[in-house]
Amino acid sequence: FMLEHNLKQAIDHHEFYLEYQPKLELQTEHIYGVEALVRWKHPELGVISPAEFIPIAEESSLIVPLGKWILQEAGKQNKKWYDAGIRVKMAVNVSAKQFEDPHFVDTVHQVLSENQFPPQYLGLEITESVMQNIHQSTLILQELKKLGVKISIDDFGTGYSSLSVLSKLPIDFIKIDQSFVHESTTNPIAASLVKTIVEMGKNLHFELIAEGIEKKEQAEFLIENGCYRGQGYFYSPPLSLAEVELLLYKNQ
Ligand code: G
Ligand code: G
Ligand code: NA
Ligand code: MN
Repeated sequence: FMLEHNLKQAIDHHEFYLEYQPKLELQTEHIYGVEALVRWKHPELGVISPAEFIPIAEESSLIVPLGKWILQEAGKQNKKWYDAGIRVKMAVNVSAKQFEDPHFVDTVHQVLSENQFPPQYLGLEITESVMQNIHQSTLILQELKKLGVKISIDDFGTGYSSLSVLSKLPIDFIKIDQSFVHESTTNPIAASLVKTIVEMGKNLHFELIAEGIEKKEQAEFLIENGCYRGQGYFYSPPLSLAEVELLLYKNQ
């Protein structure tokens, strides 16, 4: 398909940009972080969703140079905010193929040394799918932890990782998948799943964050059940750089 060819040129042609979705402390609504989400502004097709091009980039291994560009861009932006006194954590999504690339840890190291900010201000969001090769993944995670970056398991609850495996991984955050959050106030099974994930997170000493909060009741349910961080359309969709900066300055 043509999209693959275009994707290759698009990095050189500066057609990618990042949007940023705020992450909040639910009780105070203070913004403590953002999740970077890539967009592709194609010269003819307009803005293409990552849901369309990330899978193509993964199949063709273009995800490696694209992912590197995303990390560098997020790192540069985070450095600017840090220097401006804005204390906000930057999270970047990392696909399984990118995570398993032998140069990945070097790339993260490079981004940290080129942009001097405390490493805990950079987070990496990986999905449970990287845990298919558990031994290798653990080694990579340990290297990343040595660098000081924070690790989140994204879309938690939709994969098949066993709890015994999870409990041994050096991870910091669990992101409760949107599908559970959306139904948490209408479907008792979803509600009970959220409660179970929160309980498990506490016992294993992982921090929790809920994604896809669209309604006030969902935020209230999460707070009542011990999840105090979140993101979602109820607070803010992913925003352009100019839009998010406006919010971050007000948030100080
Ligand atoms: O931002 P949006 O909701 O349209 O993202 C759609 C999908 O694309 C989500 O699964 C999201 O995780 C993924 N995605 C968005 N930005 C990135 C990125 O920078 N890297 C990777 N690997 N995936 C991304
Ligand atoms: O796979 P990942 O969790 O990284 O995907 C994040 C995606 O979810 C982004 O594409 C983002 O635009 C989208 N998103 C963020 N908040 C909400 C929300 O409240 N509802 C829905 N439906 N999607 C959301
Ligand atoms: Na994510
Ligand atoms: Mn997610």
